[in-house]
Amino acid sequence: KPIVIPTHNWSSQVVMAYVIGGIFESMGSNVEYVSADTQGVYESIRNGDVTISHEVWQSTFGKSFYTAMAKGGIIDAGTHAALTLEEVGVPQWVIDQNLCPGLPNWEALLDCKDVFATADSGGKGRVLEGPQSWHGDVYPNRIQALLGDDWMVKFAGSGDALWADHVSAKKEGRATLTFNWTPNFTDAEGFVFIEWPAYTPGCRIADGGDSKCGSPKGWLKKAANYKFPKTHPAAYTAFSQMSFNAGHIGSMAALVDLDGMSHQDAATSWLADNEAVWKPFTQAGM
Ligand code: TMO
Repeated sequence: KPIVIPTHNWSSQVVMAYVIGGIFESMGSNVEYVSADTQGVYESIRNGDVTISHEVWQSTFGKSFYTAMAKGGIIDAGTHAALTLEEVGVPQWVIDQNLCPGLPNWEALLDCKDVFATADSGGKGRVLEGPQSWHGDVYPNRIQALLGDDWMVKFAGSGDALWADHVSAKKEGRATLTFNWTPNFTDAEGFVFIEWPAYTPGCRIADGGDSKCGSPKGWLKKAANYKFPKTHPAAYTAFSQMSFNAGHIGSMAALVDLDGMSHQDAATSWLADNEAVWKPFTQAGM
């Protein structure tokens, strides 16, 4: 029976899917890839349609993961070395050129709506958010709560639209405020996250709060269907050992987003260049 690995819509996740699939295949397992909804996948793992999730980002997916766990059928398969942040911010050059004095403190934005206005923002300051399927209303709620009616949130159709905006903004010398995350390929050139009031559990409107808070500095976990250790013990043991750091994850994304490789080719190349990283994961218990 194949191990079913989900693919989503950001680069490191897709490359890592093929990296982990390649590791499982090197151990003799069969692998199948399915394109899966980023929030719904935890229910699919719980009921066994999907075997694993290898990038459970705390800020975006922590709630769906633990909701599925409380229903039974999904297990915590360990935590990557990388710490994560999913947050809106500006490319480093927006800070260097001092386009909005006082950044990255969020209160600086109160005086910068015109700096971040775009042709499609109706005179308001614009936050370019990722696809709505990632975070629902988290950012519209926060922007409304802290910045009010002078600001709006536009959802991008894809992650790629965020990177395209960074490129065109730089060319035009225009400031831009977008969702991004770390680890990512943008770590190399520099990206500065806005410092909002600190995250506390329950601070979001969906969790009973007022949404006057930023994102948590979070973990990156792995999840699995509860039968995986029994159906594929060697592969599960390796999966439980897998831990990627910020450099590993940033380089997986960069092979696609900077070097223009396909996700599969990026994974093949990454596996070839990083045997010393991943071989030991397959050798626990030997
Ligand atoms: C889940 N993501 C890394 C796109 O924020």
